[in-house]
Amino acid sequence: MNETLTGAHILCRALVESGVEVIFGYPGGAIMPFYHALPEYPRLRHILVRHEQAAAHAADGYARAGGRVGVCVATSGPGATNLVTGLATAHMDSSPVVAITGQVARPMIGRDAFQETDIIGITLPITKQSYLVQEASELGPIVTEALALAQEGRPGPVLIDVPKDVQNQRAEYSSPPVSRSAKREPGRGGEDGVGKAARLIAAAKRPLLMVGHGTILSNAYAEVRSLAEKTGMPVITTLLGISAFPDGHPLHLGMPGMHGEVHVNRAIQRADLIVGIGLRFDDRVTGNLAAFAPRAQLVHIDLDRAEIGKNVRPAVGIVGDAKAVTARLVAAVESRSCQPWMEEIQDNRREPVAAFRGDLSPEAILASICEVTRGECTIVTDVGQHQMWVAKLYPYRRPNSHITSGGLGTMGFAVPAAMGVHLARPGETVWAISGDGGFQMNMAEIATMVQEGLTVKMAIFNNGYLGMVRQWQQFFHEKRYSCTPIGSPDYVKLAEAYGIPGYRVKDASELADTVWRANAYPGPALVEFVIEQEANVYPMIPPGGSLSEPIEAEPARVPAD
Ligand SMILES: Cc1ncc(C[n+]2csc(CCOP(=O)(O)OP(=O)(O)O)c2C)c(N)n1
Repeated sequence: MNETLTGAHILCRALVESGVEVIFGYPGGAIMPFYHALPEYPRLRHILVRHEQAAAHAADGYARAGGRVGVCVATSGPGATNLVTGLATAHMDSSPVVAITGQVARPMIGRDAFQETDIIGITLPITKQSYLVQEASELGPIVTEALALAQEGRPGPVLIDVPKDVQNQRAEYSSPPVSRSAKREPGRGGEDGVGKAARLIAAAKRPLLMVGHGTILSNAYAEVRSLAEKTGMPVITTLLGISAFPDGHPLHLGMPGMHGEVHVNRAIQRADLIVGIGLRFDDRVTGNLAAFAPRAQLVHIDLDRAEIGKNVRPAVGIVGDAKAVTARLVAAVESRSCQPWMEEIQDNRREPVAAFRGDLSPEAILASICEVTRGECTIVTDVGQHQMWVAKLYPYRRPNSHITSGGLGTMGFAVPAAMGVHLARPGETVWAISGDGGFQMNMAEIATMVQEGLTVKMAIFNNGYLGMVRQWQQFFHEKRYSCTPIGSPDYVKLAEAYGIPGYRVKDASELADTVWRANAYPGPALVEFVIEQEANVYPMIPPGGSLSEPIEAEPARVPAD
């Protein structure tokens, strides 16, 4: 039955009836009718963040961890523009987020009204779709469509801009049809492509399987594992593909690219076939494209047709959902083994050179977190050196247990995104791992955690520098550490100020006990790890360099007698 409601109520009703349970937001003038209606919809849990950027990251984290759309809300003007970094982050990493923004009233649009900004224009390149709602009667269908669009095909952000007078306008509302679900499209991709790919796999002597975020987005874990095990192909996981394949599996090689292990990049350079599933071969993975995988033919499977041939030209391109196409490929391939090739790769594997002088190494810290949580937690990282250490050193066992801003590389992502992860996976442990720079970008969200009762464990790798930039300055800018030394507040006192436990670890002897205490505390807790200041992430391919030319750590010198 149709009812007459205000646009604000229609917005709330449509969200509730579409199954949305959590929204992250911040009120303001142009979105006030919505906030006025909100208390009448207790099924919508609103999380009041301390900055709209955090609302977008939290919605993104919620979406990535929960496999459903994350929703964020902001007012017009500065509220809306504060969402932009979060939307760009979600766009680059294919995360389904719907942003709802207030807009000035329709008669004021285009007059530089107070807090007016063209948020649709601003976000055009970083959204899949956007709506400037002209009539309250359109709101219900728009909300349903936006939620479906964010998730359909290749996921990404969608924006709904709602003028204030439209929120106050009355219109008829009818519940959305139940059938309009945001189901993934069934896998497409010609049988020809799959058959040809299977023949290439059968003929290859040095094949590699490279898996990216698309395999996580389509839940293709079992299919990828079957493909690897049936063919014996060694598996490489990109930064966003980490945890798509178990780290401890004998076929798992590690991460490729700029900070990939030497044996992984060398395998790529020697491979005669690369089967890439759900990845986009970005520059951090390929290095200098002209020198990338010079001996390899390529099979590229991706849901987004635009990705096929964008960066690398495949011999076979298959447009389709990773899960469905991989399942067909598993059925089409012959069982085989790649033992000699695997041995050749393993011969290049070396023990990691101890790049840390102190014993409070990132490796020790991560081992401690893994041990205390029995490897069952979700790790959310920020951007910088710590992000690379976590990617390379943390032993991921559970699917989709590693969440990071890969494409945009957004510092400040970890803490708010971890709040979203916590809400999507209540009862599970989530650790947000940041550097001292990135942590200071969004540390105000501790207040959100406390007010909303969100249990996030925060680890800060404090090296006193914007570490990754300092490393580039050391390697490529004559060690001129321009504007990279960065001070910090007393994090233990900061935690105290927010009423949560805070710990400082300076020595490995304090590790196990402190991590255990922070993890066991029933609420948010913070641990600062004071690590070596000038430790580097090795190996490293210089930007634009070939995967064949890594900078490696110098072996520790043996002291002369
Ligand atoms: C919002 C944003 N600003 C700047 C950068 C550039 N950047 C990349 S890594 C990095 C340093 C990060 O330092 P920190 O958070 O202390 O982490 P560390 O590298 O020391 O682990 C910077 C400034 C970025 N990625 N994101």
